[in-house]
Amino acid sequence: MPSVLVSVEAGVESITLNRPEKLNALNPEMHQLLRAALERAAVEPEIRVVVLTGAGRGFCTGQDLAERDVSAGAAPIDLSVSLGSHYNPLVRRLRALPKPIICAVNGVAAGAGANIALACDLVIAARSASFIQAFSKIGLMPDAGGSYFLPRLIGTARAMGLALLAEKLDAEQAVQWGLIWKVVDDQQLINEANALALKLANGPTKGYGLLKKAMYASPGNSLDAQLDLERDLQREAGYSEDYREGVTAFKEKREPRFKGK
Ligand code: T3D
Repeated sequence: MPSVLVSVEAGVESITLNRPEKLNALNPEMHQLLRAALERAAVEPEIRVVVLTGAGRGFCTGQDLAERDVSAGAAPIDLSVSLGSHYNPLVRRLRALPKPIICAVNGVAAGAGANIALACDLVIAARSASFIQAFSKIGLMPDAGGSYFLPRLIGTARAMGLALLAEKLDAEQAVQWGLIWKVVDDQQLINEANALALKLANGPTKGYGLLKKAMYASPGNSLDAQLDLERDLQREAGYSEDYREGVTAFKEKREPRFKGK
């Protein structure tokens, strides 16, 4: 079985990390397959939303530590190579994808696995799932965007607690803190994620891509800069077929039939 499963149906690309016996810890092959699936989503117009999840009882536990030779006498490892070639491009790809990405966190999300989830646009978790900034347990610091996402989503005090203590944060608490969108019963996770995906797959894809740009630019912008950005992005949205359809449907008192253009 491939270590990442990919399928496309009804406008939804489903990506499943598939090394359940290792809680979907990431190795180079998985990075390559995951990135290829996301590149495909970026260019194929029939893909209008992505769902990312994990097989088995874990979502993803970050870097496969079995790949790291830290035995006495082994040369020190330059981890910037791994971040530069795998994790940073992955997080950038997730954030810049002009289509919504739903992360369905089916179990434990640890280390870079937790932060990959946070890089997605809508995070929905099973009640038994959890998030662990596991890095400090092995002498590292949060990566894969963790030091960016955490303070912005939950504030510096909580971000510091999670990073320093590397304690498990359960899904309920994650919702209460505003780290993720929603928690659902375990058996409901995939149904709920697919229902959200179908809804978004029938939505104004172009508009979704523009709103992602605006939201993710916001933390680094002044109000003035953000207003200018909104003006420019709304111009693009206003030129879309979906805007025409949305307003027409409103006037005709019917549901819009968006084409994603
Ligand atoms: O190196 C670089 O490229 C730099 C980038 C780093 C990014 C990072 O992600 S660093 C952080 C790496 N992740 C971790 O430190 C988390 C390691 N995992 C754990 O702490 C625990 O597995 C959990 C707390 C997440 C879950 O614990 P538990 O008791 O539910 O499961 P388990 O028994 O520990 O794990 C089950 C199996 O998965 C086990 O294999 P085994 O012994 O049955 O053959 C375990 O070794 C394996 N596994 C889990 N996580 C990883 C892993 N194997 C390799 N790498 C992992 N990250």
